[in-house]
Amino acid sequence: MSANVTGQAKPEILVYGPAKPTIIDPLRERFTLRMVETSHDIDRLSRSVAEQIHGMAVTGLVPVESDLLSHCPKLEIIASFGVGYDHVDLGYAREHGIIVTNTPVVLTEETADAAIGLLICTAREFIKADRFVRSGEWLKKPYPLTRGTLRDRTVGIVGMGRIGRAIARRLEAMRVPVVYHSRRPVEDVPYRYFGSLIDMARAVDVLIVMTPGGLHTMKLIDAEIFSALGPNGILINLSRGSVIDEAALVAALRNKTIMAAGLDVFANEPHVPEELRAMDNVVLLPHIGSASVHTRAAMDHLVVENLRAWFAGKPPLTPVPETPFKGR
Ligand code: 8YV
Repeated sequence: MSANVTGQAKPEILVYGPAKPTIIDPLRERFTLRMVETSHDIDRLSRSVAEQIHGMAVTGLVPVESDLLSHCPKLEIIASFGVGYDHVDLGYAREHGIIVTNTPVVLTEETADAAIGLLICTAREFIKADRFVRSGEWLKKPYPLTRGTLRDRTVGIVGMGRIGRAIARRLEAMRVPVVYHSRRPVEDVPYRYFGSLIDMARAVDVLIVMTPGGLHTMKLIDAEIFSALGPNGILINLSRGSVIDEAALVAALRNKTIMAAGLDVFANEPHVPEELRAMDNVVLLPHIGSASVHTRAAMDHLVVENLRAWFAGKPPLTPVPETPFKGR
């Protein structure tokens, strides 16, 4: 640790990812900061500096892999931005007693709003209709009636965590029936549970995917699920691109195995397959589920507060369940 003007030790924090003043400025008051934006910059950190790192602020979806973590033998805590943390090597963290925190709760309502917005835009073709007005087409003819509607549809939510529930609440208010699939039934939700994803896909005509990324859910939504969803089917994904077999999705949309898709996340962001970009029955967003100034500020604040709490000798505020934290 380095000393500040009053001679007190200031813990050293590695700020890894996009340089955000909303994270850096408040951290600077209490910590000595080392900054790297991408994993390639890590090699530029001298060994002696890396060895003094006690905490890490991960400011975006950058890979936090064992290679990087092994540079920092004194690391105690990784405070990661975002509710998803599949970009963090949890196995390494657990093995080395490193706490991992994320930023849940503060983005729940924003992300649920985005899911509903994306669903409506996809079903009712609002983006395509906007292009119709801008291009002057409306002067020639009215916009055709949409085949897609939320009426007479049942939505199957994949993943009934906080965001899944917030989406379900909104759909209830819209009088759209909801069912769900998750690894286990969730207590105190009134919606029908499907233990089998494929059975649920057969029973519904919309899937909203809101389950964590990572190995457990890799390509969970594949060609079989698309066939089960059927020709009126709409897929909405705001979780992680890895949860969808993207090649199977392209084929399902091309062959009309399903009707449409609304996607906020992709397998290899920011690269979106050319086939998807060329399709009319797809709405594409640049991973903006939580991306308002309001909500991103709350997420950034939580990254900072987790580090402040930890280095003040308190428990972390939002440790992930896999974290080795056993109480302080
Ligand atoms: C962020 C997210 O957009 O919280 C998450 O898991 O995917 C989003 O809220 C993401 O972390 C991008 O930086």
